Amino acid sequence: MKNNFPETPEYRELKTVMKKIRNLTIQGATSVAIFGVRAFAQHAETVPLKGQELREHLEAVVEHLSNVRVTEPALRNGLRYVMTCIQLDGKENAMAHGKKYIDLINDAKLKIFKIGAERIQDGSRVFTHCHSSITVGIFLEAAKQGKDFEVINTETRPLFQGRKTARRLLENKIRVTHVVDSAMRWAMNVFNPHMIFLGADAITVEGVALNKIGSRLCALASEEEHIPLYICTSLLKFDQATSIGRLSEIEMRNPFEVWQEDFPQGIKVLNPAFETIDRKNISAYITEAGLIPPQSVHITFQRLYGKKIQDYPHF
Ligand code: RUB
Repeated sequence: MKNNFPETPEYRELKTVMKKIRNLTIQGATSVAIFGVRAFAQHAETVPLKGQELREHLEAVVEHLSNVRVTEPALRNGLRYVMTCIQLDGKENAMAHGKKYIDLINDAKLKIFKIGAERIQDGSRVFTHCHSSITVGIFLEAAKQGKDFEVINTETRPLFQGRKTARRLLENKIRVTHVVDSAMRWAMNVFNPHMIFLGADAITVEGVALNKIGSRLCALASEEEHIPLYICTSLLKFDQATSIGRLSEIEMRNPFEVWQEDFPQGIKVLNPAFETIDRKNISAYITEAGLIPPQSVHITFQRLYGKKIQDYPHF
């Protein structure tokens, strides 16, 4: 979706952030939500519009921002949160309201790091896929606690986010073995990890997780190899639209990420960014509310955030 926002200062940050989210300079659901909400709140506070005109304009911006990466409900929940606050309190404090949502994310992250690190023991081998700031945060916390463990990770084609994970672990002196995506079952069989930690982009009302393409293969291999799989995520990624019957959308990215040079005419290349992980393959979600089974995600989201964040207030 193209934006035709003007080149005036109050649009500058918003446009820069949208571009960085689109091209993955800002990557991972948590960062997308933090940067997106911050830019939106700053834009709302500074744009010189009022009343009905302001509301319609901000709704259009929410729509644009939400569509830059469609599988990111933590961003949508944050935009809705700020919009509701603006409706109640005016736009003058939009940035403060944006900060409150970002604080919710950051508080959740710290809790998840601690809870997740409890699962890791000396001698643990943990398998992961892609780059999730939450999963990496758990590993760093476990290392900070002096635990001696190792991680097996995938490179994550086509954009190699797994290299980011491997580098971060290495910088923090955590042992890491890096394999190509198609070796994930082989690596599980050979290294026999004690557990698999994956991040999430979205969680549905059924307790299904959506994460980087390859995650479902990872889950299927975990079933074959009898390895427990945990989804490490804040409940702020709960996709409220799934409660009213909508399906979580899966982002389809540019085929040129898969095949850049000598791209032959006539070939159809598809590049889905995410896929679902069936709840039967999820041992538990590691969340700010503790370890919870997939069936309890919806109710726990409602308990923690339901009053504050309503994606569909008029439904
Ligand atoms: C990243 C990805 C991550 C989740 C969770 O995909 O799938 O596992 O976003 O990340 P992409 P976090 O690189 O396409 O954004 O734990 O940081 O929220």
